Formats: sequence, C-alpha cells, structure tokens
Amino acid sequence: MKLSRRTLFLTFSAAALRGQSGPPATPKRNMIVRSSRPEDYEMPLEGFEEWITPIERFYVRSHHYTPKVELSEWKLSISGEVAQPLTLTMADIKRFPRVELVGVMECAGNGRGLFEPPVPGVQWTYGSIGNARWAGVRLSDVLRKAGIRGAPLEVLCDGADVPVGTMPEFQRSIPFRKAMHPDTLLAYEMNGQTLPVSHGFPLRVIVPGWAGDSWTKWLARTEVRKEPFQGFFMQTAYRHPGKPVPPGMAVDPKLMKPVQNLGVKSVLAAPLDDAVLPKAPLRIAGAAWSGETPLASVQVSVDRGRTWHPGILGREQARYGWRLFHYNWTPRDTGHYVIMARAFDTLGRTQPFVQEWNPSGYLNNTVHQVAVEISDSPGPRAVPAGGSTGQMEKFKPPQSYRTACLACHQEDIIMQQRLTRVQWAADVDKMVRWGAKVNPKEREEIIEYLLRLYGPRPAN
Ligand code: HEC
Ligand SMILES: Nc1nc2c(c(=O)[nH]1)N[C@H]1C(S)=C(S)[C@@H](COP(=O)(O)O)O[C@H]1N2
Ligand SMILES: [Mo]
Repeated sequence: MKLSRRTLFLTFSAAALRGQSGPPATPKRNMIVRSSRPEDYEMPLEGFEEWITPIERFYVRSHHYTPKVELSEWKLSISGEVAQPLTLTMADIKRFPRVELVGVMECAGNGRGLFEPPVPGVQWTYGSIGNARWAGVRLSDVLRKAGIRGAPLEVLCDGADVPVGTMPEFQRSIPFRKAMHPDTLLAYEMNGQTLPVSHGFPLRVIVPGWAGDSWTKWLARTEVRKEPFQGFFMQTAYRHPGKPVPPGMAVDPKLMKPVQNLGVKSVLAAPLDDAVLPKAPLRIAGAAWSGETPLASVQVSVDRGRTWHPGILGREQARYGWRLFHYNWTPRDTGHYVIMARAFDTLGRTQPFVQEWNPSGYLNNTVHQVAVEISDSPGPRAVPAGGSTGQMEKFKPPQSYRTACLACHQEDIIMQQRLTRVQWAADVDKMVRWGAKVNPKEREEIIEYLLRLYGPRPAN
C-alpha cells in the first residue's frame, strides 16, 4: 500500500492509541532468526516431523515491517475490470461460503543459503516452509460478486504493509486463471485460529501449490487487470530463468519468468547432519511435497545414492499438503554414512542431485544429504583434525556503517551474506536507492569492510 495519511494512521497511531483489535501476537519458539526487523524467521529441521506446522514455528517472511491493522478500519477493495467495484468489511467477507484446505507454503528463496556461488538475500537453508490448515473464502467468489468484465489477464494483490524507506511496495499479481481457481482463497484463519498478525491479519491470499511470494499478507486491495502489472516485485524480483544458466552469471530479468509452481522436494528431519549414533535401529524421517502436482512416492538411500528404498508415507494427506515419510534402517556396520531422500510426483519428476543455479537463489530442491557416523562410542563428536581458526582478527566497523546500515535493520541480515566485491557494491547501491545515506567515500569504506568480514566463501 502507498503511504497515504490513511495507511499511516492505520498502521501506527490507531494501534498505538487504542490497543489492537487483532489477535495477540503469536510467540515464535526455537526459530532461526534470519532478520528480527523486518521479520524473517526460519523453522528448524524438527518441524519436518509434524504434519501441521504449529503457528509458533511457522516461518515468517516479510519484506517490510509488520503493519498492525485495526479490524474496525480494515476494508478490502475490488476494482479494475469489474462491473461493480466493491469495498468489503470482514463481516461481508464472512458471508461468502467458508472453505478450508491444508496446504504447504514455501518461500521461493528456501534453500538460497545453500547456493554456490552465494547470492544476496535472506540465507534460508531448509525451513522457510510450513504446512497449515487455512480457512477463508474463494477469491473467485469475491471477484464474481464484483462482476468480471471482458477477459482479464491477472489480479493484483496489495497488502497494508508500508515500504521501508524508498523501497518498492510489495505488490504481486496472480494470473487470472489461477486467481479464479476454486482452491485459491482469501484466508482469515490459520490452524483454527484468527490469522496471526505476522502471517497477514486480517486476510491473506492462499495460492495452493505456488511459492509464498504470491500469498499476499494483510490484503487490502485487489485489482482485476487486463495489462501485466509493472511493479518491482513482478518485473525484477521473483523471476527465474526457467532453465539452467551458468553459475554466477547475471541474467536480464526480462528474460526470466515469474516464480509460480513449487517443484518436487523432500527434506530430512532426522537424523541430524553430523550425528554420531549407535549401531542400532535408526528412524529416518522427513516431509515431502510437490506443488500443484500430487506427490507419488519418496525413496531413501543410506549408501550415497547407490540403492534406494521406498519410504513409508504418513497417513495424513491433503491435495496441497506435505506428506510425512519415514524409513527404518538398521546399520550393519559402523562407519560414516550419507543418508538421502528423494521425492517423485505423479508426472514422474524428481529432485536433482546438483542444483541448477539462478541469480536470486530461488526454488532450490536439491536432494537433501545428511552425514552420520555409526559408532561404537556414540555421543558428541570428536574435535575434527587440523585447521585451528586461531585468533580472529577484529575489524572495527567504520562509523558510516553504523549510522547508514543499521538504521532500518539489525546486523543479522548483513552477517549471513557471503558476497564478492561486485555483489557487495551492488547490494550497497540497492540500499542507497532504498534510502541509505552514504557519500562516495563512505560507500567505499563500507564495501571494503563488508568484503573483509562477509566476503565470498572460500572454495575448498
Ligand atoms: C532505508 C532502510 C535501509 C537502510 C538504510 C539499509 N537497508 Fe539493508 N535492507 C533494508 C530492508 C527493508 C531489507 C530487507 C529487504 C527484503 O527483505 O526484501 C534490507 C536487506 C539488506 C540485506 C539483505 C540482502 C538483500 O539485498 O536483501 C543486506 C545485505 C543489507 N540490507 C545491507 C545493508 C547495508 C550494507 C546498508 C548500508 C549501506 C543497508 N543495508 C542500509 C533496508 C535498509
Ligand atoms: N504484504 C505482504 N505479503 C507477503 C509478503 C510481504 O512481505 N508483504 N511476503 C511474501 C513472501 S515472500 C512469503 S514467502 C510469504 C511468507 O508468509 P508468512 O510470513 O506467513 O510465512 O508471504 C508473502 N506475502
Ligand atoms: Mo518468499
């Protein structure tokens, strides 16, 4: 949403003066904090052992600060190629038939932190994903009520979040056909609770099978369009080459396509990487999903992919939900093992062993590998041989870094990056476009500082 006086009132003063009418902020537990402000929280691996992800460990991904929307002031507008533009209250929304579905939402950037060479952005590993029970109404019912005119191309979804600094607004459009799909919802509940603030209170879009960037939170406005939407988050961000490109190479966003359907993927929750375990029966477990196409099967290997065994699928299932799986393995000998899982969808597609690279690190679905040691003396792992890190050299950050770079967010989002000089320069310049105040000399000293501390991962 644009920062109008109205939205400013809505997001700050109203909530501050009168307290919130929204649901209480849901505490998160044991999350990996990628950024505390804006909120980016990752689910730890153990989350892949639960069919429904509880809200306390459901990931959060927000480009801007979380807006506090007052339900009494909130409205959803439907405009554009419609016979009768509408403005609906929550009571109006709840008069449409209620629909429930269980579905996976996965951030397009899940697994970005595993890309080689590294790319800038939130360095998610496995857990920017969750499986929840969503309840709300069909987007198609709401749009039909307004009356569709002609043959529109897409539906723009705009949330009540206000851009930080001069950042572009987070606005996403969905192709008309997907918007009208009976499973595309506007949800006001998550896991049987009022939709929590961090997850888009009071209303968010549910786009089953598609990556999270289409699941607009804090929805305030939809616009039926006959022209493609030109905003940053459609034309520049969330675009994918759709085919393998040389690692590390820039690709013109115009040659890329928007990220939509999720691929087939599985993640192992147990055992954990680097575990030292006894020579005894071992439960290998995880979750698997496959976007819009149903999941067919999961296979597990304990010998570096030479042989594969059928994973036992959990009883609980839903059209767009993930499926738990396990495989019971009794190691016959001690040693160092690599455990892998791979999922197949009903079209026979499976996961790659070597990920194709793309410039923003989207849609990583590489086979997950977990190394374990089966040992006669299980317990904490012995100190690895060689390579003491020695005394860490301390670099004092330049004053310009403190004042210019820690104004909108903490250091957390910076420290996780591993970037080359060219990438750091590009990211700093992006921050300047978004409102960071640095002169040319400060720009140089900041880039120098970032490169020394958070330079590219050494090739080993
Ligand atoms: C005007 C506010 C603002 C200032 C000032 C600012 N940033 Fe950011 N920065 C953001 C926001 C907001 C995000 C998160 C964007 C998102 O999640 O899409 C971000 C994200 C990042 C990231 C993650 C990678 C990326 O490109 O999203 C890095 C690294 C970063 N900032 C570094 C810096 C550095 C270095 C400076 C100082 C030169 C700086 N920031 C100054 C707002 C700011
Ligand atoms: N308005 C708004 N909607 C948004 C976002 C956002 O920053 N603003 N982030 C999107 C992205 S990139 C993802 S992955 C999901 C994350 O939803 P969650 O925070 O409920 O897990 O919300 C999407 N909807
Ligand atoms: Mo995302």
